[in-house]
Amino acid sequence: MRIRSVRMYRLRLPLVRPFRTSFGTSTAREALVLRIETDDAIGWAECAADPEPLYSEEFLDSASIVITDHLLPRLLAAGDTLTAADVARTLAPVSGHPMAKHVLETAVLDAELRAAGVSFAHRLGAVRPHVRAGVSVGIAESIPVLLDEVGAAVEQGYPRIKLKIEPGWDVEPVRAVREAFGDIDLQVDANAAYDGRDIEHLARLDAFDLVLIEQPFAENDLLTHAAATRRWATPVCLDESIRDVTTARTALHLGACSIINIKPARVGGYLHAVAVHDLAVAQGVPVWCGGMLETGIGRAGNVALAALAGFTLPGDVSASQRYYAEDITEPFVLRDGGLDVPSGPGLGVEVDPSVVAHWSVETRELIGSRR
Ligand code: SMG
Ligand code: MG
Repeated sequence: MRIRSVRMYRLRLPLVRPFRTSFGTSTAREALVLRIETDDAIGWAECAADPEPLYSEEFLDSASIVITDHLLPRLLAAGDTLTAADVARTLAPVSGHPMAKHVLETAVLDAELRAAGVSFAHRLGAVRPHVRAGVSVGIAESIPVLLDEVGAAVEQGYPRIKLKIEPGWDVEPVRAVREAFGDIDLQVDANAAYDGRDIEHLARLDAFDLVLIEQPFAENDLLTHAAATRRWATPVCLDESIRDVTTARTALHLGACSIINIKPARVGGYLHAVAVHDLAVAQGVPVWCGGMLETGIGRAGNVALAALAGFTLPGDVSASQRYYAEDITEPFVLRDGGLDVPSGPGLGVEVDPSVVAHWSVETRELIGSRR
C-alpha cells in the first residue's frame, strides 16, 4: 500500500475517576493517536505508552521520537508493496520499543482491512461475537471506598473483578472484598511492586481463592516468579514480563507462570499477540487480554483479540464509560457482562474528528500535507 499521509495527535482525555496503581495515580489519559491515509483507506491506531516510563521503559515522548525518526522512515523506504504482515520484519532492526511498533503496525493493518472490507476479528481468527469483560479497580483511599467501587462494578454486571495491590494494600482489601461479595471471580495485580522477600507474605492470599495474581515481581525476575509458583496455590499470571513469543516460551519453560496476560501493545502488535496466544494454546495455558485504558480505537482491537479461542478468562476490556465521559469513537457498552466484538471493516469503529480535535493538545503531520 502507498502511504500518502501520516498524522499524529497527542490527546489528553480526562478519566471519569482517578486510577491508582503501585506506580502512581492518573487523572487523565494522555495518548498518541496515529491516522494514516493510504490510496485506498484511512487507518487509525493508538499508542499505549504513558507520559512517564513507569509501567515499562517506553513513554509518550520516546514513542513519538522512535516513530518519527526511526520507524516511519523504514516503513516508507519499504515502498508501495508493503503490507501489514511485513511491518514487524521491516521494523525489526530497531531494538525494543514494542509500543511504538504496535501503533504503526495497527494503523497499517486497519487501513488494509478497511480497504478489503475485512474485520480485525476475522483477520485475527476470532471465534465468538461477544467477550466477557472484567474491571480493574485501582488502589483506593480506604476499604469502604474500595467496597463501594467494587459493589458498583458487580451491580453493573461485570463477571470478574481485579484489584490493584501494593505493599500495605493487599491481604486486608482482598479479605474485605471476598467477605463482602462472596463467590465472585476475583484476582489481583501488583505491577511488580514486590520482591522475593514477600513470597511468604503473599502466600496469605491463598486463603481467598483468587483466579490469579498478576506480575507480583520485577519484569526480568522470572526465577522469583517460578519460586512463587511452586510455593503458592494461587496461579501466577505474567503481564510486564511477557514481551514476545520468546519471553513467553522462556517463562513457561521455567514454570514462572501458568496464565498469561496478553497486551498487543506490550508485545509489539496484534500479529505478535496472536503468536503468543497460539503458543499458549499449544501448551494448554489460559490467556486473557490486558488493557491500558485504551480509547475506542485500542479497545476495538483488544475486544477483537479477546474473541480468539484461547482467551478463556475475562479481559481488562471494560465499557468505555468506565474510563471516559466522551470517547473518540462510539462507546463500547456493557451487555450481558461483556462487550460485542466489532464486525465492520478494520477496527469497526468510527473516529469522531471533532472529539479528537477537542481533546488534542498537539497535532503533527509526519508526512504529507493537511488535506
Ligand atoms: O484498561 O482497564 C484497563 C486498565 C487495566 O489494570 C490495568 N492495566 O498492569 O494490567 C495492568 C494495568 C496497566 C495500566 S496502568 C496505567
Ligand atoms: Mg497488569
